[in-house]
Amino acid sequence: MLKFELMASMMCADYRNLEKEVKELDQGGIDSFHIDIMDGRYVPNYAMSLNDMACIRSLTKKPLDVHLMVEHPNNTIEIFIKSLNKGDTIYIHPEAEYHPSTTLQKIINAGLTPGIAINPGTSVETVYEMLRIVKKVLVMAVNPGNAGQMFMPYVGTKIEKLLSFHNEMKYDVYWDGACSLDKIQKFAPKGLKGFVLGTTLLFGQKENASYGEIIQKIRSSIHTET
Ligand code: S6P
Ligand code: MG
Repeated sequence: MLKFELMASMMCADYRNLEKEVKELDQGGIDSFHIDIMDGRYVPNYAMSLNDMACIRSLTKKPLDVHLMVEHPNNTIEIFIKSLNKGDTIYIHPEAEYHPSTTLQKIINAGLTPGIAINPGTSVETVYEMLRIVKKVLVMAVNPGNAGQMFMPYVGTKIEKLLSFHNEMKYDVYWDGACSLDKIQKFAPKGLKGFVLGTTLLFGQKENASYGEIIQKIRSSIHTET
């Protein structure tokens, strides 16, 4: 059976009912909760912040997947680390930091899982040495900052390149942005480990089915077609 992870992009959730959203996703079989933190500088948006993250952390035992879209995360990384548990992941954007490997080392020292997020316009070559120390690489299929954007088709080549040497480096590759079923059908069999689901495949489908039904449908459609 083909194994892959599904993450819920919580900036797309209904904040009038956040607790209900978290419980329903949890019981519906989501693997982890993706938390998009923005500072209005590295990206022109704010989305979620520390309190949202801590609130979701208190509502579920499943892992959190914290995606920091902030300038110089080294300055504030401790306040995120403090609210997280072992098994949680922090992704930083290498371009947002003078010394990204120092920040990644702080994440490792805290017992959390270190990751980097790679923008559509960032090449694998510029982050190559960091691939030796991270456990996860989040490939952005849209420019960072917003949900509901158009997929950038040229990221496919980068994914193939990352997958070609990820065994030697021991990291897993994840997808973030405009994730539709055809992307999972194409890339899960090639070895992509997980997919962040936002408005395209999860939250935008809510009127027709429960989260559990949507998640189940995604998993079974991949199993039958591979
Ligand atoms: C974008 C952010 C993503 C999105 C997610 C939305 O800056 O990092 O995690 O929230 O990808 O999904 P969708 O299907 O609305 O593009
Ligand atoms: Mg994200």
